Amino acid sequence: MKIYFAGSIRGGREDKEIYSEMIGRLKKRGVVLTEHVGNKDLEESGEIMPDEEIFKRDVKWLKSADFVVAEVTTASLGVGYEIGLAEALGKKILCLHRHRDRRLSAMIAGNKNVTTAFYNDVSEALRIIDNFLSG
Ligand code: 6K6
Repeated sequence: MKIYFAGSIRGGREDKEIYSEMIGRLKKRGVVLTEHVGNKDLEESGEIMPDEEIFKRDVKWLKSADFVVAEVTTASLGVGYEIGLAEALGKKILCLHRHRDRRLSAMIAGNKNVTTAFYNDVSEALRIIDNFLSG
């Protein structure tokens, strides 16, 4: 099983430790194509590839994925783009959002092709991930 994990990079790295924990859980279930998203040393400016190559590689990975799991608490243009593309490609998509009070975009929350789940702590998020991949 190939899993594409999406999380904010240039949108802000405040939740990078949560991404890392989610990726660790996903790796028990399959190959995570985008493990670098949880890299704690990757800062917003810490690019190692030209943007065009990042884009081409990520789109190729997204096309090959069986599941897309996105952490969407930190708003990110890249993650929003990936979710829209994944929907167009007919992928199974789970979006995880940490706070009910920080309002999620209606373009995600109102989209019936996307499973959206709200969590209070990481252990709850990991249970949601397990259920989604089993379902
Ligand atoms: C080098 C090492 C690790 O990452 C880099 C360079 N940057 C990116 N590498 C891979 N994927 C990226 C990179 N920048 C953005 N993305 C993709 O967009 C990821 O799949 C994320 O889910 C999403 C983040 O978008 P922004 O708009 O928050 O950057």
